[in-house]
Amino acid sequence: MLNFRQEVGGKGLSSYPHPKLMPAFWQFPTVSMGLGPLMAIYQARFLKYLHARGIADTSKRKVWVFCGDGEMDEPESLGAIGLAAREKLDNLIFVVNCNLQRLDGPVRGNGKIIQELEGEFRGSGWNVIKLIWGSNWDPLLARDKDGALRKIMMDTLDGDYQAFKANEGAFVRKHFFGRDPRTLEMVAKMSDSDVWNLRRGGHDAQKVYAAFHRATNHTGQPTVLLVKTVKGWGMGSAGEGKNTAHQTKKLTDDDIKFFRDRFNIPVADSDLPSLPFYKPADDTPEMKYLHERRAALGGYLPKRRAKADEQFTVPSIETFQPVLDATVEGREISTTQAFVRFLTILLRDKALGPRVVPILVDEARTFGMEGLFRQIGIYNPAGQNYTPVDKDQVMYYREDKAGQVLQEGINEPGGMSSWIAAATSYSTNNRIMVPFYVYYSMFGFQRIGDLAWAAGDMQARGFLLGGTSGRRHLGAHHAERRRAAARRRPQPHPGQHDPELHQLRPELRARGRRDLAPRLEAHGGEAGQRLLLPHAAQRELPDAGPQAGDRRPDHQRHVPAGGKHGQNAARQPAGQRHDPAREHRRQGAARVRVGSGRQRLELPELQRAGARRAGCGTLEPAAPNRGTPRAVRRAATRKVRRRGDRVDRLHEELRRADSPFHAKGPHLPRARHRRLRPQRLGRSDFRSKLREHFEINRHYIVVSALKALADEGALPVTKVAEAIAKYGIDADKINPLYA
Ligand SMILES: Cc1ncc(C[n+]2csc(CCOP(=O)(O)OP(=O)(O)O)c2C)c(N)n1
Ligand SMILES: [Mg+2]
Repeated sequence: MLNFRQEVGGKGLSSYPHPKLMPAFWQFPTVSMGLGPLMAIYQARFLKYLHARGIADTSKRKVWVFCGDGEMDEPESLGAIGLAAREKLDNLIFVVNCNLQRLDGPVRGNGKIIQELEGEFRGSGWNVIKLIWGSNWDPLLARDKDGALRKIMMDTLDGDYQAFKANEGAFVRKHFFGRDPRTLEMVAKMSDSDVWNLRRGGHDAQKVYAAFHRATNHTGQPTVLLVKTVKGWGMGSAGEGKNTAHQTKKLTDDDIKFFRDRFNIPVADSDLPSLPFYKPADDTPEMKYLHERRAALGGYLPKRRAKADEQFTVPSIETFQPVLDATVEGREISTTQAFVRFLTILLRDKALGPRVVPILVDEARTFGMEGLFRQIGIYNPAGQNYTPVDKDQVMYYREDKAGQVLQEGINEPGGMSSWIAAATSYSTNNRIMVPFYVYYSMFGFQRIGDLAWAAGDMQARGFLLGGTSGRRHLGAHHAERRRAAARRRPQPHPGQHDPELHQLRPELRARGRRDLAPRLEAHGGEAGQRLLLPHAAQRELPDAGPQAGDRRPDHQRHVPAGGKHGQNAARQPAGQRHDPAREHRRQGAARVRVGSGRQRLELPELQRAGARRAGCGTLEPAAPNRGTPRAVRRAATRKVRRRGDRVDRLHEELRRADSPFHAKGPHLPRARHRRLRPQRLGRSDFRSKLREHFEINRHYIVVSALKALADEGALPVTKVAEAIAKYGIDADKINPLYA
């Protein structure tokens, strides 16, 4: 607790659930509201899928979703509840904390959020349990023979309920019970304090137990628990029921006293200013009970599994020979077709095949993947109770209880949520799954961008493919497609690949290796075009291997590893123009000299390479400025043609003054530029700590400027070293790009 939100030192307790910073603890980063409820539905559905396919016994597993009543306004929160009911996900329980408030004010001041949500869920086929009133209302309700109390309860709007809790017992007596002489009489013998203490269901332990018990044992339907609570409960006048409750950061001495009394915490007045921790003695009944419960629940903390117990052998290259060979004279196939062939071969692998999860959003025919329907079936928990219209055809639309394909319908967020469930299955289910979510590229990343972030945070491992991504294929849709690609680029997690047909194989193999030997957080690539071109035979390529990746552990060190040419960032050759005759004119990738051979570097990766290099060397004053490898820079400025689909905008970025490439851009033509360390994922801490961590405090700015001057010969390098020593900067500090 003492390290709460102080993550820079490495021992922080993070308030936001990022597995990145607490890999053995957090599993589901549901911070972006709405994604939690949505992803949970697909997690629950994926558990049923695993069970139906005999991959794991998940019959006793439950998915619990805790969300806010304000959060239910996110379209994603309610967007998939129909699917949960349709597929009878009785392993799924939503608990909606209805405190009637969100961040700025009431959720439904003029209405009743609990009634509204009840309608939504019941209408969609859910089991709804409302936990509204605490036990001390029961005697009052028992005496309410003619319904006067119930009428007031029903008529009172949420905005007023909120105000009652922000005020005192006398206020409640006057403005609530006082509306009818019969109800006023009911509470005549109760003190103001008793009236004020009439609890809401969510703060009544026995009622909570009863509601959760019922929810847990319900079968045949998903359950939602609508729990009425008070926002800021226990904070007293500091926040209880106040519109400012969410932002309250400090409690006054009186508030702390109130809190202590409210929860019966035995701390003396004199000790309160130091805010001591309180732990009951080991032999007290409450401690015994707590230990007992923890033991029954399997331990003291939730535990995230970082690695599955199982391992797979990656199929040998020869297995994929049909995809590696050149297409026969006159025969044209698209990259997407090549992918389908690749997938078909992979599916035949005895061990790995069943773990492949093709995820489609009503575009299988667009990509030529409809053969999978018959071959491995579409998962449907009800099987297929109708006779499909194309039954007499070889590739008919086959739905099956144990089907392997996840057909989500026109539903990109659902497709991505399924992908996340499968791509994190190595951790949540101890089963490695290999999901391929193939989407229509122009409806790709921009539809699921936030989910992709969540996937990255969750250390998802799998493949995303943007089908029909070629400009010449999409024609008029070209602009939209490029937007999708641009959306994808700023995200730090996904690897990006734009494979030429025959390079698809090594790319996927390299990725697959990392995924299957799950050491690293590989996350997916995007590929696939519908452009018909003849394909050349596989070129001689260096093995992709894990060593070609950009996430090697030694990159986590301050100075990037790599041979004498600084090729640490080089990736497998890739590019989208695979017509050999036109390739040199059209490729969207630059050639850079890398080690012993020539490799082509995709532009997105090229940009990252520059970003990685920029700023390195500052803490090594004697080293030459290796900001951007010369070869990379040259490639970026000269060799890149502006013809490739994905090049244009990026090229402009490369030329920008603040680009990591130090190119003199149009905005500040004469300025000399030096970039501080590039940053990737954020964290919480005091500002000064964060500035140091991200190397942007005044010391780093001075050292960086001195180094720039030293590189130009204007200063002796010893000055830089002096500054580093003077400021006590740790030259071995972890690079924030990889932290
Ligand atoms: C997509 C998204 N938008 C905004 C926020 C910022 N945010 C955090 S909590 C909150 C209010 C939540 O209200 P509610 O869901 O009712 O939960 P409560 O705190 O009342 O339990 C907001 C707007 C967020 N986390 N995610
Ligand atoms: Mg709320």
